[in-house]
Amino acid sequence: MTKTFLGIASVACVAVAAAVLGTPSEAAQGAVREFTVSGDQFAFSPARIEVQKDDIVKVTFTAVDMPHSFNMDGPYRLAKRAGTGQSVTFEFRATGNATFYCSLTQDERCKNMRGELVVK
Ligand SMILES: [Cu+2]
Repeated sequence: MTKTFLGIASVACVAVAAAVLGTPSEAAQGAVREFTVSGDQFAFSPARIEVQKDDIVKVTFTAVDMPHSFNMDGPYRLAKRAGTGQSVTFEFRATGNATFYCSLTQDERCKNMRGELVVK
């Protein structure tokens, strides 16, 4: 009987090495960022939202004292209205800087409602 000699190549164990990518200091792209924004006394609070490009920005907007809206022009084309004491939640992908404002006309002072979306 001829012995079959099997040269067994050692199978490299392709272990999925723990990512040797350094510290994950930067948030992953497309992170979901949640914000609660109120509209009260003709002002947004906070009036500045800062996110990273491509983040999914989830906003819960509450109109506190009277109906207000959260609008953004440009690529966002957002127009979200909330009645007194009510909230609306919506989300969008951050693509660039924008101003948000209230478009309601029940009171002239709504024109003073301005906020900034800052995308880094
Ligand atoms: Cu308003």
